[in-house]
Amino acid sequence: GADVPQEQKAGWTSFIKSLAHMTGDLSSMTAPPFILSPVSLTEFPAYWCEHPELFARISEGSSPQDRMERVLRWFIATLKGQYTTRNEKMGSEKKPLNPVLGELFFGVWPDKNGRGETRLMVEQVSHHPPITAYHIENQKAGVSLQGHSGQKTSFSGTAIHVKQSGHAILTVKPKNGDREEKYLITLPKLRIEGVIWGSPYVELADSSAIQSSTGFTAAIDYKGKGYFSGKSHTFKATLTQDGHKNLQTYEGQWTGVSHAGKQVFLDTSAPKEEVVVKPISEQGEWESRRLWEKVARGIRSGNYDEAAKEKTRIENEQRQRRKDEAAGGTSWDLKLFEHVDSDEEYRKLADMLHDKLTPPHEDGFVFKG
Ligand code: 0T9
Repeated sequence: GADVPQEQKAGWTSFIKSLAHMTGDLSSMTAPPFILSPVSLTEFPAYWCEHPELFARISEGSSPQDRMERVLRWFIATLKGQYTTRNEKMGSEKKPLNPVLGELFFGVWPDKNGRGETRLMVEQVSHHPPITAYHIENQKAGVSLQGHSGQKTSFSGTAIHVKQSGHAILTVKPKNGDREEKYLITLPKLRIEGVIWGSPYVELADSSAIQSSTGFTAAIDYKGKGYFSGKSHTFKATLTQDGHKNLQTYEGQWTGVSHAGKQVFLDTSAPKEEVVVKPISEQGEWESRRLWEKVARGIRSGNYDEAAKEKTRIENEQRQRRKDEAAGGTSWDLKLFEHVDSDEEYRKLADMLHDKLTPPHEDGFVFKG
């Protein structure tokens, strides 16, 4: 690998070999220091709202179709942050910190121009397999997002294939007095390319969908280099109503500009707003940046021994907790969410989709407020 530091080449080769034996969960595998990120996966749900303006303005749409288009525009605008931020900040995709059960992350996007404050609440609701639940809400705008996220990974020899599990449901209270609307958002598949070279990056693959309770469906296809065009990171979305009649097609690059016909639909080069988080000194002990503080510091400063020592301490402490719970016949209580075996909203909206979803049922995490 051309981008692997000389002294970590052997470690990288053996990490790649171990990928072949992976059983679906890459998060718990040990990787060489150069590929480690000091950021936990519990911070990732913030990517959903780095364009708080687009999020808030959904409820200002004048009709169900107008609001559906706003949802689609906001969704496409989130992709660049979700899937390229680590490359932009750290030079390549990196391996995030694997959250502990009960880990929390809170943040806000302050009110600006009367759009209202947007609040983010995240909890790691499962460690094995890793599942992160999140709730994002702008009360003034009447827009909220509720979701959870997990991953199943496999290795093809050149790329890591990631199937995302979970879904998100957006709730909108229209400003024009129309009835409350729900939008089911499914998640695309990922391919992590450039692994052999030690400079991984994400390409999106296959398709995802947005299904509204008002009968609109957006089907979004993702392609890399050489499919729709010679460009990477491209998508094509079609908007339909009640399963017939193509109302509009949107296409472009989710890292750049996209069009609806000749008109520019979205330009993702617009600056994004990062979530505002309390200083670590004011955080509780389960809050992500405080919990991982020493590990993150070790990774950032190149003191990998400190990082490894602290990581082991956290993992041992977790193991002991699980043992104590098993011995005492108790289990960990979630703080912000309640697990349900079948998410009713998911079931109803998934059932409206023309291309039926597998699975037809999914777990849900209900925000306790
Ligand atoms: C939900 C997102 C998700 C999380 C990340 C696959 C991945 C962990 C999950 C799916 C967010 O909404 C969007 C973006 C990026 C996804 C990560 C990319 C990635 O590589 C990691 C996996 C677990 C690795 O760390 C692989 C190691 C790799 C960097 C070196 C080979």
